[in-house]
Amino acid sequence: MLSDPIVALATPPGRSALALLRLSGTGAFDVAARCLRPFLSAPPRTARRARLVHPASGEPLDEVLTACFPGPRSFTGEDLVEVTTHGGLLVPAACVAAFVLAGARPAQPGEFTRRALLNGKLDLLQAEATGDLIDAGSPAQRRRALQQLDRGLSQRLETLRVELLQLEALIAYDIDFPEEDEGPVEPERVRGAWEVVRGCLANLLATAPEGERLHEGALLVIAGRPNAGKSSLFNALLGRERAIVTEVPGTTRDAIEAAAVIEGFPFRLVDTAGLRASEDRIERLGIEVSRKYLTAADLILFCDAADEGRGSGNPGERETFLAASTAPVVIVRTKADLLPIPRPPSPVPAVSAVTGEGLDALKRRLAEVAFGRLLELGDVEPVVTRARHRLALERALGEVDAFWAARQGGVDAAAAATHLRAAVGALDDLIGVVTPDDVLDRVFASFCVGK
Ligand SMILES: Nc1nc2c(ncn2[C@@H]2O[C@H](COP(=O)(O)OP(=O)(O)OP(=O)(O)O)[C@@H](O)[C@H]2O)c(=O)[nH]1
Ligand SMILES: [Mg+2]
Repeated sequence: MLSDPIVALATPPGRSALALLRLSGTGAFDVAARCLRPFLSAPPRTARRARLVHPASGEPLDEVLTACFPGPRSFTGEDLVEVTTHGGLLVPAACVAAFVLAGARPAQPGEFTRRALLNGKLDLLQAEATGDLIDAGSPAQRRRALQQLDRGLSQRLETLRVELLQLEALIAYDIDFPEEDEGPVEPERVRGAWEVVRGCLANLLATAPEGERLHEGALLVIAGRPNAGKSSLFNALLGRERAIVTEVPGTTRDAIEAAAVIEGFPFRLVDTAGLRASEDRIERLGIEVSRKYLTAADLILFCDAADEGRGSGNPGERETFLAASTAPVVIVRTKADLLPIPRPPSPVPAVSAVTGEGLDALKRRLAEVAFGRLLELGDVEPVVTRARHRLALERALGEVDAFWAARQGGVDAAAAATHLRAAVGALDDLIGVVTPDDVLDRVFASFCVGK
C-alpha cells in the first residue's frame, strides 16, 4: 500500500479567516519539520503555534497553528499533521506549495479517507457516509449520514453476519452427523434462526427505495392542465420566484427543475408544461418532456384549478396523462382563494399560492408520501441509501433463500451451507472487508480533494 506523504487543503479556497491543511503519510513529520519553526511532534494531539517558512529560502509564509497525530491514532491511521493557516486564496496555496517542495505530494480526491479505510480506521459504509455528510443538503440527509458514520448500518450488518454464521454452525452438526435422522439440532431451531436472518435482511432491503431517494432527492413532478397554477405552486414550494407565471395558458414550455427541502427532506421539484392536446409545435414538444418526467417521477403533484370546476378539462383527461406513470399522485385544488364562499365540499385539499393557504399541509403530505417509511423508522433504525447497498443485500437475501430451498429439497447440509457462506460474503463486500480497487475508485471519485 502507498503511504507516501500527501498534503491538501481540507477547506475550500476563497476568502475566509482560516484554512486547514493536512499532511499525512510515512515521513509526514520530516516534511513538516522542513517548513515549521519550531516543529515538535511531542506531545501529540496538542495545538502549537509556529511559523511556516519556505523550505528552501526560509521566507516566512504565515503564522500557523499545528497539531501532530502520530499513527495509528490519527484520522488516516498514519502520521498526520494538521495545520491551521490564515485563509484567502494566496496564503493556504503557498503553504501547500511549501510542503510539496519539502517532499509531500498533492493528495488525490478522497485520498485521506481512502487511507483511513485501508488502515482500518473506517469501514466502507463510514467512508461513504463521510462523503454524504459533506454533500448533505437537507437535515434528513445530514442525520442519516451521521448515523451511518456512527456505524448504525455497519453494526446492523455485523449482527446479521454473526447470525448467518450461527445458522451455519447449527447446520454443521448435520454435516458432522449426516447419518442421524434427527440430528442433535432440532429442525425447528434451524427454521427459527433462518426466519430471523431472512426477516432482518428483508426489512433492511425494504428501506432501499426511500433510502436511495434520500440520497438523490425525491423527484416531484408538478403536472396539470395549462394555467392550473403549476408554476405558481412550484415557486411557492421553492420559496422563490423561479418559474415564469402569467395568465396565458401554455406559459411553461419546458420542464424546470430545482432542488428544494420540504419538511427537512430533499426533493427535486419539476415544473412542467400544461397537459393538453395542442397544435402548437413548441408546446407539443414541451408536453412530450412533461410525459418523460411523469414516467420518471417518484411522486406527482397534480393541480386542478379551483376556478375551472372539479375535473377540469375532458373527463378522464387526467387519467390519460397519468397512465404512463406508476408513481403515487397527490391531487390538489389550486387557487383556493377563488373558491366561492361557502366552499363546496371536496375530498381534495385546496391550496393557494396567493394566500399560502394549505401549503403547510401539502408539504407534510408530500414528505409523507415520498418518505413515509423513513419518517416511521425515525433516525435510529439503519437505512440503505445506495444502489451498491441494495444490490449486495439482494444478493445476500437470494443466497439465504437458496439455502432454505436447498434444505427443503433434501440437498445435503454441506452443499446447502455454501449459500450461507455466499451470503456472508455479500455482507463483507458491503461493509468493505475486502474491497477491490475499482469499487474504491467509484466510491471516492465524488470526494473533494483534502477529504
Ligand atoms: N387567485 C389565484 N391565482 C393564481 C393562483 N395560482 C396561480 N394563479 C394565477 O393563475 C395564472 C396561471 O398561473 P401559472 O402558475 O402560470 O399556471 P401554470 O399551470 O404554470 O400555467 P402554464 O405554464 O401555462 O401551464 C396566473 O395568472 C396566476 O397569477 C392562486 O393560488 N390564486
Ligand atoms: Mg407554468
